[in-house]
Amino acid sequence: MSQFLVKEGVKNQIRKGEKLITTHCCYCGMQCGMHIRVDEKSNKVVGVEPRYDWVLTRGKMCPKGVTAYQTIDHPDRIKTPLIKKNGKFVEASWEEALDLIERKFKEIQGAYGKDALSVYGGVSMTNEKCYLVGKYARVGLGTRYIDYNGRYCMSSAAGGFNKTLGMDRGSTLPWTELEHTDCFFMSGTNTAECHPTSIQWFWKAKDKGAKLIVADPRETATARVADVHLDLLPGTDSALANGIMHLLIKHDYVDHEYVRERCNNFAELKEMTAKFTPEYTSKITGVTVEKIVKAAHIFGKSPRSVVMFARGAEQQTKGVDNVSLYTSMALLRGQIGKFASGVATFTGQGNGQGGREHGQKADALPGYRKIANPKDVEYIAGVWGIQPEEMPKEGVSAYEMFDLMVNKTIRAMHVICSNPVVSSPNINHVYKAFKSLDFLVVNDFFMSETAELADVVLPATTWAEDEGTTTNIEGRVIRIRKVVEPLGESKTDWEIIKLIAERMGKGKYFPYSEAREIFDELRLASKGGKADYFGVTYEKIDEQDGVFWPAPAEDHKGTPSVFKEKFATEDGKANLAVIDWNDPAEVPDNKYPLWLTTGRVVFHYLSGNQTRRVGFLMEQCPEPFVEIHPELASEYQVQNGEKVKLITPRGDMVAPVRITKAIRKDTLFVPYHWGKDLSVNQLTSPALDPISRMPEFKVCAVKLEKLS
Ligand SMILES: Nc1nc2c(c(=O)[nH]1)N[C@H]1C(S)=C(S)[C@@H](COP(=O)(O)OP(=O)(O)OC[C@H]3O[C@@H](n4cnc5c(=O)[nH]c(N)nc54)[C@H](O)[C@@H]3O)O[C@H]1N2
Ligand SMILES: Nc1nc2c(c(=O)[nH]1)N[C@H]1C(S)=C(S)[C@@H](COP(=O)(O)OP(=O)(O)OC[C@H]3O[C@@H](n4cnc5c(=O)[nH]c(N)nc54)[C@H](O)[C@@H]3O)O[C@H]1N2
Ligand code: SF4
Ligand SMILES: [Mo]
Repeated sequence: MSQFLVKEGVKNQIRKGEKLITTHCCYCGMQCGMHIRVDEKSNKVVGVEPRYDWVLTRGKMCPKGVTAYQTIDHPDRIKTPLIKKNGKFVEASWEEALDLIERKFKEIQGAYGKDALSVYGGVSMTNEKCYLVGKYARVGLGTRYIDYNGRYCMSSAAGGFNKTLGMDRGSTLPWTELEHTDCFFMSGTNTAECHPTSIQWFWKAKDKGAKLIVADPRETATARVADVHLDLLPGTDSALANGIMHLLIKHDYVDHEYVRERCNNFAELKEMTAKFTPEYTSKITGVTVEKIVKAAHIFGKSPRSVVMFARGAEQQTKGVDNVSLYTSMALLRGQIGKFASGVATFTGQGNGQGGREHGQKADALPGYRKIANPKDVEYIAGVWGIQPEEMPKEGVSAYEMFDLMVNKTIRAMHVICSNPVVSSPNINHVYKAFKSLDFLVVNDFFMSETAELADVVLPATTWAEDEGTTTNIEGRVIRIRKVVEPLGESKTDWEIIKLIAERMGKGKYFPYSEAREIFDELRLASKGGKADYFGVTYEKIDEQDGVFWPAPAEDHKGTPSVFKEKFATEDGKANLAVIDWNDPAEVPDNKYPLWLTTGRVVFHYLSGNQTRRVGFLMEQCPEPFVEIHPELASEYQVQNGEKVKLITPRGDMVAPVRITKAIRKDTLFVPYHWGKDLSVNQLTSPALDPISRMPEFKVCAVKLEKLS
C-alpha cells in the first residue's frame, strides 16, 4: 500500500506512530478533501484530519464527513459472504456463494433468456467500478436490464442540460470562481444541509456584495440569509422560471447579442412567457408579486450570475422542464461560458457526476454514448472486444424495472451499491417487486433493508479499502486512495464483478488486477465521447489537483469552464426552453388536502444505511419527523413532538411533528433517511418525468390525521 506524501504545511498534522492517507469523503458531491489517520502498528483507521490544501473545500467538512471514518472498521460490517438458508443468513465461503450465483444465474437465463437477469447500480462507487457495472451487465451477463440509483438523482438535470446545452456536465464553471459571482439564483437546493462545505464560496461572494435568491417551499438555512426567498408551492418551478423570464424580457435585461449569436428559440420563448405576468405567476406559485419582481430585477441587473438547482426542482414529473427553463434564465442573461457565471446543478452523490457518464444508465454507454446510436455501439463493442450485434438493447429505468419484476419479465437482480427498498418511491410496490424475484444478490458492506431480502449478500469494501477516481460536483476528476486493506473477507465491487463474470464464462473480458487498469480502459471507452476522459491520468490528477473533463488528449490539461465558444448541440447553439406550466401528477383534493415534499437533513445520508450506524449522527437526529407550520398545527390541534399519521393513496406512516415557521402553511416536509415503517417512501408518488423517468419525490398530496 502506497502512502501518498502529504504536502508541506500539513505534515504537523501527523502524530507519532501514525500515517496520513490523503483522500476524499465518501458521501456527497462536494468530495471534501481529507486525510485519514492510520495507526502504523495495527494498520487500523483511528481518525481523520481536514485537508486544508484541497482547492475546493479547503479544510471544511460537515458532521457526516468528520465521522465517515467510523464506518470503515465498524462492528456491523459484513465480513464474509452470506447465503440465506431457511429464511436466515449463514456465513459462507466465496466458493459456495459464487457456486450458487453461477448455478442460479445460468438456470434462470437458460429457462427465461438473458434478459431475465438485471443489474441495479449506484454511484457511491468510483468511476472504475461504475464503468465496470455497465460492462458487467452488457458483457458479463448479456442483459439489457440495467439502471442505477442516479435515475432518482441526476437524470432530470441530465435531461434538461442535454436538451438546452447538448451536454450534461453538472457545472459549467469551476466553483473556485464562485467568489467572484454577483448573484446566485438557487432553486430547490438545501445547500447548507446538503452541500454544507460549498457555503464558504457563497459567503466569500456575499462579503463582496453578491446577492442571493432562493426558491424553496421551506425557509432553509440558506433561504434565511437570502436577499429574496421565493417560497413557492411545490411543483410550480416552471411557472416561476417563466415568470422571471417574462420580466427579464419586459425590462430588457436580455443579452441580445449573446442570444442572437448563441441561442435558438428566442421569439418562441418571448411568446410563451408573455402570459407569465407577475400576477399570473404569483397565482400559480403562491409567491407574492413583490418578491417575484424584486428577484427578477436583482438577477437581471447582476453582471455575473449563476443559476443553481438541485433535487427540489428536479425530482418532479416536470424535472426536465424545470432544468431547461432555469438554464434558459441563465442563457437570456448571456451567462453560460463566461467567468464566474453559468449554470450548475448540485450533484448529489460522491460520484454522481462520473457515475452517470459511463454506462450504468439503461440507454447509455461509456463517455455519454448511446445504445440507440449504431456508431456508438460499434465503438464500444470494439473497445470491449465483442461484436456490435452482441450488445444488448436499451433497458428501462430504475422504477420501471420493478414493474418488470412483478410481471416476471425480470427474474433475478444483482444490486450493487444501492438500497432501493428505502430510496424508491411507493416502496410497498417495490417490496412486492423484490419478493417476486426468483433470486437476488446484493453487494454491500452493511446489512441494508434491500440486502435483507437477498438470497446472497456479498461483502463489498468501503471507499477507504480501494483506489480509484471520482468526479466531483464541478466535473473535476479526483483520486480516492486505498487507506487500509479490505476488512475480513470483503472484496471490492470490481473484483466481485470479475469473479461472477468468470463464472459466466466471460472472464476474458474482465482481465484486471488493479483499479488503474480499469481506468485505462474507461479512458479509451470514453475517448471521443462527450464525457471524454482520455487525457485524464492518475498522475495528472495528482499534479493538477484534479482534471476537469472533457480532456480529449494525453497532453490536454482538462476543461474547467465549458461552452466558452459553442454549445455541444448539433448546430452549436443553445436551445432556449419554450415550455408552459402544468400541474404535477398529483394535487391536493378534499381527501388528501395538503402538499407533501421530502428530502434530507444534514446528519444523514440517503437511505441512512451508513449514517444510522454512527452514534453521534443518531444522537443528533434519531428518527424522521413531519415539519408543519404553526398555523396548520393549531388547525389540526397537534403539539410539537406529537405523533401524527400521514396518509396518501399508496400508504401511511406515523411520525412526530416538528412545528416550524420555516415551511409553507399548506405543505409538510419529511426526511427520507429511514426504512420500513419509518420510510416516507411508503407515501411518495411513482409518477415519472416523461423524458428523464425521474419519480416525483418532491410532490404529492397527503392527509394528516391526529392519533386519538
Ligand atoms: N446531509 C445530506 N447531504 C446530502 C445528501 C444526504 O442524504 N444528506 N444526499 C446527497 C444527494 S445524493 C443529493 S441528490 C443532494 C440533494 O440535495 P438537495 O436537493 O439540496 O436536497 P433535498 O433535501 O432533497 O431538497 C432540496 C430542497 O428542495 C425543496 N423543495 C421541495 N419541493 C420543491 C419544489 O417543488 N420546488 C423547489 N424549488 N424546491 C422544492 C425542499 O424543501 C428542500 O429544501 O444532497 C447530497 N447531500
Ligand atoms: N423520498 C425521497 N426519496 C429519495 C430521494 C428524495 O429526495 N426523497 N432522493 C433520491 C436520491 S437523490 C438518491 S441519490 C437515492 C439514493 O438511494 P440509495 O442508492 O438507495 O442510497 P444509499 O443509502 O446511498 O444506498 C447505498 C447502499 O450501498 C451501500 N454502499 C455504499 N458504498 C458502497 C460501495 O462502494 N459498494 C457497495 N457495494 N455498496 C456501497 C450503502 O451501505 C447503502 O446500503 O435516493 C432517492 N430517494
Ligand atoms: S458529506 Fe459532503 S459536505 Fe460533508 S464532508 Fe462529505 S463531501 Fe463534504
Ligand atoms: Mo441523490
